[in-house]
Amino acid sequence: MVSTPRILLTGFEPFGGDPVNPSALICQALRGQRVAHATVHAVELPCVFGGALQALDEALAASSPVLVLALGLAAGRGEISVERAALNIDDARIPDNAGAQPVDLPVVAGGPAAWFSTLPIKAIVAALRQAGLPAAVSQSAGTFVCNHVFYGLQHRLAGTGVRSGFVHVPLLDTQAAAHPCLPTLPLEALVRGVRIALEVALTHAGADARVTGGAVA
Ligand code: PCA
Repeated sequence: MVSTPRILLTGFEPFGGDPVNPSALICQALRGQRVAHATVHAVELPCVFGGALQALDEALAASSPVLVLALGLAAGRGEISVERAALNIDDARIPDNAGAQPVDLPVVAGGPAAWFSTLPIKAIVAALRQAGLPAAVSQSAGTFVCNHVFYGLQHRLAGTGVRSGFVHVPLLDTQAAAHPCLPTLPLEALVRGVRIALEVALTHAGADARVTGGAVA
């Protein structure tokens, strides 16, 4: 039997006192769905340094994906943020969900300073904007657990030919009351945006699009 190629889509459990994490809700919405010629294998990662990468390793082994997209929440961002680079640094502003707060430690001791996304990030931003969704390339995924997972993901898949990368999403509109003044988007828009990102990541061939992807000059 020939099985359908799998996309691994990861999100995070809630953290930092928020009762929900939109990245996990997007995973729930897309779990088992068909995107282009592939099927979505969706996994929720713990918001824990180390533990998140263990869960990622299990998910990679269980799914043997052709594409991996990791998602996380970036409260305060107004756009769907397609991340360009992961830094080899853990530097936590708040404790993770296991109480750890690493400061200035490498994600992978002796690893390169950074890994780039292997997704066509500009083509994804262009497709999202074409669909009427706010989107931008982000030049930093921060130094908390999202960057930790992004770096670990790129480190694991380097040279394999499996495309992988990270997208940060804004808060949900349902979280607006708890976060006055911060930008939000409805879940429907986030799910639609992530589906577009997956489609482009799977099907875009050749050089990345030549559009400017930055949020601010
Ligand atoms: N966002 C955090 C960790 C989990 C999440 O969804 C971050 O940006 O690092």
